[in-house]
Amino acid sequence: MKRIVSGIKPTGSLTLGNYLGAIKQFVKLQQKMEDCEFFLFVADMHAITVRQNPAELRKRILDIAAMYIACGLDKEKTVLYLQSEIPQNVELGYILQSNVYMGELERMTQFKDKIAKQETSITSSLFTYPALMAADIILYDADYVPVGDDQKQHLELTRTIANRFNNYYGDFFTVPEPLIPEVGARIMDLQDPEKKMSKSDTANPKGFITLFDDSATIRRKINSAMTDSIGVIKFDPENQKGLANLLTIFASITDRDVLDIVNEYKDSNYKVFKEDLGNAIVEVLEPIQEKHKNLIKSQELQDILNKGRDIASDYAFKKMRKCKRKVGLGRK
Ligand code: AQP
Repeated sequence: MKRIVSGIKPTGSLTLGNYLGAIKQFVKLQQKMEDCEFFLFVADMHAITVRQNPAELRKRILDIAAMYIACGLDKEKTVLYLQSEIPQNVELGYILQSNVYMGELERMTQFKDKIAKQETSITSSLFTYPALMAADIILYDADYVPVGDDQKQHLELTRTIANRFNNYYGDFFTVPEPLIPEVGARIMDLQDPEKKMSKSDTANPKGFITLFDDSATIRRKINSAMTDSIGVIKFDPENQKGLANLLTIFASITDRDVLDIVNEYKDSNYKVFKEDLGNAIVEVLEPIQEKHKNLIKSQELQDILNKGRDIASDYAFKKMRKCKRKVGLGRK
């Protein structure tokens, strides 16, 4: 049976970008690739590569776990766990640090972007992050990893590390393939369509929609989203970046073709288009929020996480024991 593995780090409230680029894709894949096993985790160890408030972090960890299920992942078919509850992730992460070069890590654009933004207090774990991410994936012999466009480079490095390990120590890890959605792979900030909508980038709250925003807030944010003075509804990511982003969101949230939407609104105006888009988002998010509310404090969520931890742990323990033997660590 093929295995799909992916995760999200609890560095902020989940955004519409995380939903359209990741979670919604997970749900679709689970429905489409019925013969695949789905390992899904909350990447809490990755979150502490930048300073987190412990109480907020713990709350967000459960928020993400509950959101996965509220968004439609099948709890019976998903092995759902917290990254920090499986110590072998970090153990393998360390071994993989010894199989990746400084130059490769320095080339990661996410690292370069974060450095550009943060300037000071850059932790060493932020730098070595891709080694731990590679471990999260290859420890479970993932065949496929669904990610948005922004994570493509990290996944390429994961493949490089896995191949390097296999070449030196003999075939051991499955080399994963990326699964990148055609629509919704990169949702941009509503106020600055040059930059990606990110959950940790909270400088301008009008720039992002979180999955917890109430309906009025969602509509308001869409109404004030940056467009242009051209005033014509067409898909032109070069000259109408803001509008192109809104069209992408519309297409992705309603599972429609961008051109089909352009056709419907070509004689309309931005105001009407934005109103309809706001309604479409609310229609999808309201029931998700309701399910999330019921799950978050439930024993059911704890049971799902306990079961997921046990299954993932079992696999990780066995794989890691063999891995250490391959590398020559320990006594036998
Ligand atoms: N704007 C986006 N459009 C489409 N997909 C997106 N993803 C993130 N932002 C967008 C996808 O969501 C998953 C989240 O993975 P992550 O939390 O491990 O890291 P990230 O990509 O760094 O996400 P954020 O929201 O930008 O977090 P911060 O602000 O902490 O860096 C991935 O599958 C990603 O592709």
